[in-house]
Amino acid sequence: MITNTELEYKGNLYPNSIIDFKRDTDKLYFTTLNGVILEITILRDSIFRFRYATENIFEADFSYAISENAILGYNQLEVEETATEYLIRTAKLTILVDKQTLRTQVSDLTGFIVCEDELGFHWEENYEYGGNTVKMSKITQNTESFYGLGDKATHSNLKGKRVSNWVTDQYAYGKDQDPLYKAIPFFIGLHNEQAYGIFFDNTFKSQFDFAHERRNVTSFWADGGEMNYYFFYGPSFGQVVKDYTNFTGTPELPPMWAMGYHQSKWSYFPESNVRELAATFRKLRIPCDGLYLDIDYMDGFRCFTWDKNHFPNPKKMISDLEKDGFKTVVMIDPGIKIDKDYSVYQEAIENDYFCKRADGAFMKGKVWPGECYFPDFTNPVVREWWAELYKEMFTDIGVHAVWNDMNEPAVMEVPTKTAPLDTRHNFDGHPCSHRKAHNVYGMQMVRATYEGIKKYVYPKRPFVITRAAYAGTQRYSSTWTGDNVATWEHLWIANVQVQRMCMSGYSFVGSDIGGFAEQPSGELFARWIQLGVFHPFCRVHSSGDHGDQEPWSFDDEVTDIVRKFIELRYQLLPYLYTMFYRYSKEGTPMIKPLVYFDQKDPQTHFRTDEFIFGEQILVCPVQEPNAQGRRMYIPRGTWYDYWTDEVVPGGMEKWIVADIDKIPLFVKEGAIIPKFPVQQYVGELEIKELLLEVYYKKGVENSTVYEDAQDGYDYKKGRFSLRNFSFRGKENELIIQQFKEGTFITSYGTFKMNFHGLPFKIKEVRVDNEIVELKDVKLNGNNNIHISKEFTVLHLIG
Ligand code: NBV
Repeated sequence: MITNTELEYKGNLYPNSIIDFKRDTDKLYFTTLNGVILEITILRDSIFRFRYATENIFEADFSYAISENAILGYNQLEVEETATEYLIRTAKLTILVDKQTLRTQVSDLTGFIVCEDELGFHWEENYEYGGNTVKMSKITQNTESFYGLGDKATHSNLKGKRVSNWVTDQYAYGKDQDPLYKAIPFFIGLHNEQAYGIFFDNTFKSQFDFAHERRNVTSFWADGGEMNYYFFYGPSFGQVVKDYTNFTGTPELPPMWAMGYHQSKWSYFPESNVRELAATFRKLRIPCDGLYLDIDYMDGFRCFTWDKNHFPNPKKMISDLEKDGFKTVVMIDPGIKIDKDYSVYQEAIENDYFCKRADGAFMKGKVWPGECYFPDFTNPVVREWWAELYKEMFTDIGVHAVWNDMNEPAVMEVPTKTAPLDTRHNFDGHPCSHRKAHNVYGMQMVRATYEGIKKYVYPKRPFVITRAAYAGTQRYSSTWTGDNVATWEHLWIANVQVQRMCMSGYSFVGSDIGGFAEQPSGELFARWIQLGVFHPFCRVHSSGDHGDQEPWSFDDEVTDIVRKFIELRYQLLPYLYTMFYRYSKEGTPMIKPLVYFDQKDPQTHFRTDEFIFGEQILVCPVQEPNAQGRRMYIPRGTWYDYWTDEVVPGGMEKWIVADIDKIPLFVKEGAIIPKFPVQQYVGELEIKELLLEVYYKKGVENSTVYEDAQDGYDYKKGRFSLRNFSFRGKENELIIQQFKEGTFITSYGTFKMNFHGLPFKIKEVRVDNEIVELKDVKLNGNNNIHISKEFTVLHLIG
């Protein structure tokens, strides 16, 4: 073995031998002769935190990412010392710490090595800024694959790639361009059917190299701060993602309308234009819930003001739109115009809320309003002030939601596109420079926005959107993938980015459907809508300077296709809402790449296009022009083609027909998919009956449907309805059992069931063990029946 002293080249420093070991409840401290301390915290039997200090001193322990609701607790913790190592044993794993090098190794109970240090922790001192560049290297297994890391616009499997985390306004970014708008330093490693995850909770600019520089080595490092990472052991991919998400937090349920279809453009103005837009949606009967006002609604781009020429009476406009079922979402940017007559500027100056440079001057940057100063959102006092600024907007004018843009922060006409690195920040009482605060600036801005809106829309639920994000931002806000382009390649990118974000704990995400920059063809727009309705956040947005991007901006055929798919989204609202409920409650990502779905099938490790929407629907967008279908991989299991009901066995590639009005779509056998009738907006109709699409399987499968008041907080007091359906299919019979949780009474008491693929003709129907006349369940030849009461057991006999 090479010793660390031999490795001390190129300015890198390494820990040497351990001279002291201490245990403090769940924390273990290993100190080396040259003053390195490794602190290992046992968070759960399968979740550990590794943290390294140099010069015997740790920094103050503080994180913006980690949620206070993370579940902690382990069953077993034993430490054994041998001549060469320390062995830390929990109920699930063993951590080995080498006495000579401080290198670690994590193995499971069978002795199988899940993850091990190569050089392990090492560092380089930084003369210019002080502190260290902190580094970690791990051994990469031959068959290892890597996933995660937020919004990277590159192949979903990161093996062989190097990526960096530095929140960046990247207008019209391209495939493989990096970094983009998000910094989520979390990855999932998968080898030998076992998955683990590493979250490097360090807000400085960080880099990850997945066997790119050296074939069998994965390393990550940051420009400052501590080597501080969390280790999550699966062994299932899903467990890793759920645990990471539990540690960095999940959002509360948004109002259901936030899951409807949204229409945006830069910009809809004046008021007459917005009203016409709304009227056209209703006239053409294309469902829509959200309309967006981009920067031009403001007076000279001053945040929290209105351009009175274009919007003489915003309150009246918003309330009229609301009567017609539309919610109005307005943009707020971080840059505050330097204008002594502008109240927001005045208040910030008086109270010293703006960021300053190292020598005390204000941090000045040019954005839309011209020269601006920027509030220091890492200061809790500033966040409180910012939250209050939303009061009038919500309680008086009646705005429904806000999107925060440019919060990287983006600065124009400077090569770095952002604040100078010497800008000072409060960092919640841990003063620092922009080098450390940059990646969380946008997160703290949207956090303040969220707090304000939450307070002022009460008793309703807040809905917020952000462009910039660091790990954990999902607790506060939904997000979009920034300024993409209307090209086929970007359709591919949007698909990969949304899946990747979902793997990175951030499910409430979507792309600018149709592309932000440039103009899509009708065909591209239609294909993008077909994908977009299966993304958790579904919004068309465009820069507006290349022509229109409303559903009717192309030809009638496109309008009809767009309507058909938006209608499908509205029908699937109870399914989508249930997905969100599971995300919020368990951290289950709303969308799953195939590797998440079946990690044991190596075919899934390099697939990018196919994904699972929720638990039981398989989607694969058509991403090329003039296509009448596409080849795709159908994962293992048995699936029903959504459009034809054809039963398709999985575990193979297949050509799937999908003309311009279809997207390859499959339902897992045994699934029970709930549907609402088409509504023009969420809450338009009182739901009189729940439609259940039942896909027969010889065997068992579970499905759930979550419902509540669709807004407000009553669900937290138990007023929700969670229907758990267990499906059991035999050759000549079928049993559906329903267990209901929660005290919410749904507006309907009847169910309509459509049976797909039923292999027998229904001869007898029993509801809760009583035989029901076939005419009473309105059985018709198509195998659909109506059940006119809440049931516990439905039994069909052929
Ligand atoms: O506010 C204008 C745009 C907005 O429409 C877009 O969604 C953001 O990502 N904004 C960027 C600033 C200008 C971009 C060129």
